Parts: sequence; C-alpha cells; structure tokens
Amino acid sequence: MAGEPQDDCLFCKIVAGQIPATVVRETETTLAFRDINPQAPTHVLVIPKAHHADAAALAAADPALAADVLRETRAVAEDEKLDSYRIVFNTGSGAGQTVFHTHAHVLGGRGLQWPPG
Ligand code: DGP
Repeated sequence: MAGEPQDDCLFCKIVAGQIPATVVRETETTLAFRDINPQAPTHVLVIPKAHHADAAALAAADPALAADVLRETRAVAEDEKLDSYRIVFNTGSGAGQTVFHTHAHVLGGRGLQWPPG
C-alpha cells in the first residue's frame, strides 16, 4: 500500500536503521544521506520516510510530502554551501532509476553540463 514500508526496499531499510547510511539531515517525514556512489563532490539523496516508488507516485499520493522533500533539497544545498546545484528525480528505469523508493539527488560542488546523459 502507498506509504507503507516495503520489506524488499533498500531505502526503507535505511529509514529503519537496518542498513547504515551517512545521514546529513532528518525531519519527521524525510531523511537525507550521502549517495554511496557520489557523482559530484556533494551528492546527497533526500527521501520521504514513507515508501512511494517514484516521484510521480509521491506527487499523486501525497503532494505535501513531495513539498517536504523539495524543501529539504534546499536545506541540503544551504548546509553544503552550494550556490549552484542540480536536483534530479530519475523516474522509471529508462531514466536511470535503480532504487524504487522516491529520492531526490542533490548534486553540486562542480560544474554540471546540460543536457545530461
Ligand atoms: P537512482 O539510479 O536514481 O535510482 O539512484 C539510486 C542511488 O542510490 C544511486 O546513485 C546509488 C545510491 N545507492 C544505492 N544503494 C545505496 C546504499 O546502500 N546506500 C547509499 N547511501 N546509497 C545507495
């Protein structure tokens, strides 16, 4: 069911403390932690604690929670003193999504090219 923890979800396990992560911020509804395979000097993932498979599912099921995630991306950028940064929600396997628990990538600390690959 939307929002319920999933036994086979990596990020639900991080939320539950069953898998370690380098947490940089936490709110009642969100968690932010460093990506295990950073693509930039700052690469932080911001997730809702509740399980929603991707950004589209989150936006449909709980727009207020989607706003919480977006607010936290800004807080991460401030904490990391980034003036320019990119927020990415890979949505669907064709777009590179590999973990099906919504996450915003916050990438910064280097020049970023456009278009992305
Ligand atoms: P995506 O490809 O958009 O679904 O991004 C998934 C990201 O999750 C990818 O950049 C690597 C990261 N990741 C995968 N497993 C772990 C993990 O166990 N810990 C952390 N911190 N990050 C992970």
